[in-house]
Amino acid sequence: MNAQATNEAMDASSPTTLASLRDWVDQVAKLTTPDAVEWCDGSDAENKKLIDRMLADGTLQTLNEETNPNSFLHRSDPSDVARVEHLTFVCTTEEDDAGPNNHWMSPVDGHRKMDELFKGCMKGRTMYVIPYCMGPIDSPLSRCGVEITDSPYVVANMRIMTRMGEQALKRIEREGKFVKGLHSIGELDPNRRFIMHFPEELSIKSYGSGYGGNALLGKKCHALRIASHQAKSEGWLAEHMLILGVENPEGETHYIAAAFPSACGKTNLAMLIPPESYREAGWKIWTVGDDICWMRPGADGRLYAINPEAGFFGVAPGTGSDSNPNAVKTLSRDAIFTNVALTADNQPWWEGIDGDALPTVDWQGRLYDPTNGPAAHPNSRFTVSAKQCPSYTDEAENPAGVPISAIIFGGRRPSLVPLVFEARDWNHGVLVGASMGSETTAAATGAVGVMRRDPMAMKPFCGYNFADYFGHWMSFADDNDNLPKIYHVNWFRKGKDGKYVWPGFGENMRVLEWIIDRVKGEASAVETPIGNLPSAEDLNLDGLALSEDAVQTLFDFDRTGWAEEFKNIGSFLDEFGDRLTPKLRKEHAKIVDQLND
Ligand code: OXD
Ligand code: MN
Repeated sequence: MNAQATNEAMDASSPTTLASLRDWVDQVAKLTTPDAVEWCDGSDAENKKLIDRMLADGTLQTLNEETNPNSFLHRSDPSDVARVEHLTFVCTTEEDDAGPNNHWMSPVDGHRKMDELFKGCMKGRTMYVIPYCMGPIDSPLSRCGVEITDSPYVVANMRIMTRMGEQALKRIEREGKFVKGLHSIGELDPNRRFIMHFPEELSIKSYGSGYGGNALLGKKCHALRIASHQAKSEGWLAEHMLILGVENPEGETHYIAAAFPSACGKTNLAMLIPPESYREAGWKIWTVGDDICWMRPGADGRLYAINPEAGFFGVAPGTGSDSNPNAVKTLSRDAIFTNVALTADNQPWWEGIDGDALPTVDWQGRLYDPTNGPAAHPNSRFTVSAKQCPSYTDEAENPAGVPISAIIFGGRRPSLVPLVFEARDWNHGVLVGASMGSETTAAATGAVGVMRRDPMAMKPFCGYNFADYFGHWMSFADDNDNLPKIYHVNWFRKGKDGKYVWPGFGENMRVLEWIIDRVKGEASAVETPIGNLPSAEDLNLDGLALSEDAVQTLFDFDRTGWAEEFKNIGSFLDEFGDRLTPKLRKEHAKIVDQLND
């Protein structure tokens, strides 16, 4: 069908009354010249039709129907398995608005570059129009978008990850405002791959990748990069954080938001099952979200948070009954697996999965041969509805959001950083978040295990200059003393033997208990220059059999090491020059002074 015919066909089938949406879809169809345009309504029938299409053309494969009902395997192009930070741009009019934390291109150049790629790219393909809502459909904290894509795999994933279809379209028509996301898998050529953001126009253009973080535009592109920019001007926060509820034996639930870099265990923490002694005493963990948190102050000054997503796009390797039993149950049906391996009887397989079965086919579809590396790609993923998670709480659907009692920052720090410490106040907490460091993981292309600064776990996701972002965070304390307390944790501390010292997973409950008790003013800590540190006696370590050495490592404050760390943090802050809020510098200087006392 030529462009003219495409547009006529589309106009006839366009289900929207919103002229700006119709016009944009029309323009995109003219540029990309698809054979057909389909508006997605999010129905089961539509999903079935798309799944059948993908099974027919090999985009998806069925899995063992007995062990994994209604679940599918997708193998991506082997060069397209992770986010591509070096090809991700923020296009603001002023370069400085994007900041040293982003790759920048002018909006004019960004559009020109992308439109050149998009020209005619959907010829022979169907163009899907996906109206979606990030967050509960009736929440004032939610925001809507429309993604146009030529990938049915993206449609199927967006259906799980967002509130997609008819309801979202109605809200968009009511509000008249939406984020425009244009995506094509293009030729899946790494040399013709760009993820471009235009925060001032609330728009996204992504070309050449089908990978989740690059292609499901509601997730990182909208809910973090565009939303963080929007949140700054509207007085809220869009963060790379899980949200969980800790219910104590008295039946009181405290909600915690926690930022960790990609592939550092957010999904595991969000779905934590407390150790037996805690369960017996009546402790429970409720899951609200595992990756993204939007929060804003309520009338009482507390921060209220929603999870803008409706599903989990989690890292498969390392997920098993020992690390995350709730995830294992969540994955028992209706899931899409990407780049995992297969067993002889067609079950999905990854390193760390339960059971004795062995992989026979690797993530690239080759007969499994250990000399080729891991059977499942280290960044292989599952996509699954949050509603299937046994610990998912109805509060996640509460339009008002949940009140946050504590914010946790954490990274992979093999040395120096103790198990947990508490910021003295909000502004100190902002410095703790801003100076976060972590070793890189397989969630993005590039070297793994390299220590880098990843403020608030937002290095790959903040849609504007970090200097302004830190200032925005600090502005919340201006006339509000009802904000959450802020903590830093480190589950990844290693001993002299190179092994992890802290058992992690369900045992992290012990740290959460101390945090909640601190929030309530019921637990002790020792003041140090870096913040308030528990001693080993302040945490419940019963039954853990930690050696003296381990305890020393986890709770120690190494003044010399921290003095060196604060020099590095100072150099990092220098990168932001005069634009950095002096309040952050002051916090830094105060601690440097104390460390040198
Ligand atoms: C993710 C990521 O997929 O952070 O959540 O990369
Ligand atoms: Mn993430």
